[in-house]
Amino acid sequence: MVKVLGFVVLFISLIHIASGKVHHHKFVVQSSSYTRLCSTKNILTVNGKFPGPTLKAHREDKVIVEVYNNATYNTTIHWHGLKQLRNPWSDGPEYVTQCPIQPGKMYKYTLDLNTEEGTVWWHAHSGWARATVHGAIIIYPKRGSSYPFPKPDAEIPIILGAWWKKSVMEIPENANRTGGDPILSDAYTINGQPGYLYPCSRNGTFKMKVDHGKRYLLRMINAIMDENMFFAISNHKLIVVGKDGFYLKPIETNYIMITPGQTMDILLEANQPPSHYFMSAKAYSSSIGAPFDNSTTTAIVIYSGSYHKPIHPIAPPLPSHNDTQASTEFTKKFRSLASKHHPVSVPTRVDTHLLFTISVNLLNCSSDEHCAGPFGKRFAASVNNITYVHPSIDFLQAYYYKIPGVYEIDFPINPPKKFNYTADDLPEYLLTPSITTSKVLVLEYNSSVELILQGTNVLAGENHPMHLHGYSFYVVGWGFGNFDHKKDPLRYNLIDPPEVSTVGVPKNGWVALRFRADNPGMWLMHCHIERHQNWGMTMVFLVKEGPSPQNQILKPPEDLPKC
Ligand SMILES: *[C@@H]1O[C@H](CO)[C@@H](O)[C@H](O)[C@H]1NC(C)=O
Ligand SMILES: *[C@@H]1O[C@H](CO)[C@@H](O)[C@H](O)[C@H]1NC(C)=O
Ligand SMILES: *[C@@H]1O[C@H](CO)[C@@H](O)[C@H](O)[C@H]1NC(C)=O
Ligand SMILES: *[C@@H]1O[C@H](CO)[C@@H](O)[C@H](O)[C@H]1NC(C)=O
Ligand SMILES: *[C@@H]1O[C@H](CO)[C@@H](O)[C@H](O)[C@H]1NC(C)=O
Ligand SMILES: *[C@@H]1O[C@H](CO)[C@@H](O)[C@H](O)[C@H]1NC(C)=O
Ligand SMILES: *[C@@H]1O[C@H](CO)[C@@H](O)[C@H](O)[C@H]1NC(C)=O
Ligand SMILES: *[C@@H]1O[C@H](CO)[C@@H](O)[C@H](O)[C@H]1NC(C)=O
Ligand SMILES: *[C@@H]1O[C@H](CO)[C@@H](O)[C@H](O)[C@H]1NC(C)=O
Ligand SMILES: *[C@@H]1O[C@H](CO)[C@@H](O)[C@H](O)[C@H]1NC(C)=O
Ligand SMILES: [Cu+2]
Repeated sequence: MVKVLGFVVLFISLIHIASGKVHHHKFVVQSSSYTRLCSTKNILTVNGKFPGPTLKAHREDKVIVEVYNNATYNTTIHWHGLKQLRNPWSDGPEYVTQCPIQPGKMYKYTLDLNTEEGTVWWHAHSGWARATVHGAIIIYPKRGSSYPFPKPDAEIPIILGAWWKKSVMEIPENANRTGGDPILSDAYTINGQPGYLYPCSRNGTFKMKVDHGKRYLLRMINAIMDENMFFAISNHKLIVVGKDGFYLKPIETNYIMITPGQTMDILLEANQPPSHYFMSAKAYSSSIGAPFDNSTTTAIVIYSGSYHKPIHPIAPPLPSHNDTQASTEFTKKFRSLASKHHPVSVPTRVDTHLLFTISVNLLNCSSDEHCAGPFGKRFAASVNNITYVHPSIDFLQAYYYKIPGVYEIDFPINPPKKFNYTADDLPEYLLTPSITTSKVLVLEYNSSVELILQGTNVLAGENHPMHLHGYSFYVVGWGFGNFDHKKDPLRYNLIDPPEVSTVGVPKNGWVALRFRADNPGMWLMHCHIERHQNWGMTMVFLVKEGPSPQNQILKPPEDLPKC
């Protein structure tokens, strides 16, 4: 007798179970009254708070934010550092991925937390509103996994901001009218407070309470409009373990340099004799002659326990305002973790080579008009000699609905003129950029891209923090002077380059970036120094869609604002 064996067939369900939780938030953009530096004024806030609310979630969670515009200005919110895979509709920059949310209107953003882990942030992306409309986004490791460093006992957002006595919202219009520099801030702030060193501000000092022997994770964000910053805490080492939502090999340092747009995760061991210690921040201003706010903001680290309280906490030493070497010594240490759980996937073969010059420029004023910029001219700025012009309807809708005449696709992949970009004396004719129509640079879906950002000494060299929307990228190389396409690639780091979304291009230097163009949409790239962005150091990538539905742009939401 033949025994027939029965087979048990297991049907394994392949239905994807979303591991993450969905969080709902309501943001009301509104005017709120705040007192700083001896006077009270109205500023734009979210939910009445400056800085705004902190969003907290785990990796792979989803966050939905309903943004109500209850102010008298147009607004949008950008989720800085999040890729928003296939969903450029939720990226935020006005006239790039959406029309502004007009007063009285609401728009719902969906945040995709699948790839970043650490600190990113949100800020307004309309006019100068981001000066006060900003806050932290903390992305914890996904449920069931842990930090790649010793667990902190507590986590504290440290947000650097700037404060103007005058109305921030009028700054861009006034600057554009005169053609000169926008007015400087009157103070910097740490978590909204200027600290001890300004008039009437002793009361307004952020205090961080610590227990001796404990470990703290500082969630640091530079939300300042116009200045790169040095930051330190007296007597304490800082251990930088992450940047822009990606982990780094730990960097032990006495100070950091953080550009506008950057975030850093920093471990602080409270291992000093119990006392009061200052944390301080001041500008790193790399450009000779460019005006900047030269003040210093402070906060206090206060140990618990009983001890003789010092009359003046000890201030940490910080590099001087123009110390490019100190900036470089710190930033050259960034390395990806490149571990099993946090691997790098830097493209080793390049399909598309791009070289962009980034310059501050000058334009002639009309013959009867004298402008407030250098030589009586007006400021401009450019990428590959093109000064950014935004269209009257956003690029993304124009692409999606095939609306003709909104933009052209001829953004140059190389500088239109080759010159010694970083030479000491450049001829005057290089000062004038080209202002024409709105242009985009088209990238093939899933092509691997190498982008060289080349700083120039046109007008003056300066450290430009360049930020790319929709992507993170690997910084595979950097240097001073002109990029050498023969020699420099031989020194690239393809093993553990840092993965970031904002990179400071060194003064009169270059950086080499690599990324895979696998997120279709219209994505802005710009200098995160606000005045440079306003002057036109901005451009837009159009990344084409792939062949299958999984690599195409999602359908636009029904409440998408109209122009
Ligand atoms: C907007 O402001 C008005 C008047 O101040 C108030 O009545 C309304 O509730 C606010 N809307 C929201 C969504 O907060
Ligand atoms: C800035 O001023 C110029 C004229 O000087 C004008 O053409 C342009 O529209 C203004 N831009 C903005 C954003 O106001
Ligand atoms: C300090 O701040 C508090 C609360 O904001 C306020 O009531 C008080 O008047 C301030 N004191 C000084 C000296 O400014
Ligand atoms: C800061 O700049 C102002 C001019 O804006 C100048 O008067 C002052 O001396 C400077 N202070 C320092 C410490 O450099
Ligand atoms: C930095 O500024 C000081 C004056 O504050 C000046 O003496 C020095 O030459 C400057 N250094 C550089 C590298 O520009
Ligand atoms: C700008 O003005 C200068 C001086 O009047 C003139 O020589 C130059 O040709 C002008 N440049 C442009 C681009 O119009
Ligand atoms: C470019 O300018 C730099 C700085 O002035 C100079 O050292 C270098 O020799 C120049 N390079 C060329 C190829 O002229
Ligand atoms: C930039 O464009 C302007 C206007 O077309 C032109 O005069 C200038 O020579 C160009 N400069 C460079 C560096 O390409
Ligand atoms: C993108 O390119 C990489 C490298 O060639 C390949 O492994 C991957 O499958 C491609 N992805 C898509 C969606 O085509
Ligand atoms: C607000 O946005 C609308 C739609 O794009 C535009 O027509 C209007 O001019 C904007 N208002 C301001 C003050 O920029
Ligand atoms: Cu810049």
